Amino acid sequence: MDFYHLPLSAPCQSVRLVAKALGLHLNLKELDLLNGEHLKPEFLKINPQHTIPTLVDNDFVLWESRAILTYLCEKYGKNDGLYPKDPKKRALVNQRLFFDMGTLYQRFSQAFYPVMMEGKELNADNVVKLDEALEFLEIFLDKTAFAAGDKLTVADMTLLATITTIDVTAGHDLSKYQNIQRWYAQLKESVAGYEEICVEGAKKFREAFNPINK
Ligand SMILES: N[C@@H](CCC(=O)N[C@@H](CS)C(=O)NCC(=O)O)C(=O)O
Repeated sequence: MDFYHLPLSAPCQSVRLVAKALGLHLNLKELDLLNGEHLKPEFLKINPQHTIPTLVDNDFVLWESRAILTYLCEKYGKNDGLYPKDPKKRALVNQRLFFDMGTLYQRFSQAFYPVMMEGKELNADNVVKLDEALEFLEIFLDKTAFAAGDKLTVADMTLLATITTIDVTAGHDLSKYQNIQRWYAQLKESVAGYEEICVEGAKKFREAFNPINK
């Protein structure tokens, strides 16, 4: 499978974590977004929305990281561990996936992209909104070891990439979130490829954009 990606992108990292967990080989094709490679006709033919990550599995093309995660599990998973089949369990995983996309990562980008990419001041209201989202995750992790229950799922993988970006790229203080700290420490230790994929990627993101580090 061809996988169009950029190492610094959290959505791309989550797909690589899940592929690794499933024992799948991805043929990595790096796209230089800063030089507009994603806007070239060759790539637009593959993905008219010109976003990465984009997966090409023979004649099937898919983008949106969380759609890719669930596709890989359903098509190639040897069991339903990372994406349970039980409707209620699956619904909870989906809720966390959508929370990651629509709330947590969205609020991170709203708070930090203007600072990182445009050199603007951090907006205090946006930081409050990000902290509110982190507090929601803290509550999710109050009763269960993982984001969507007692087992590791794709929801943890995508949230792990997001939290690493918030921590390593933005340097946002996570110390007051005890449940997140516990979960984060456990996943850092146990998720295969974490350091190479997420930490190295998040550092690249920091180096590429963060004006504070320039
Ligand atoms: N929700 C999407 C976000 C994808 C996304 O916005 N990717 C960025 C890089 S992290 C991108 O491709 N930007 C270029 C563009 O939108 O033209 C996902 O999770 O896959």
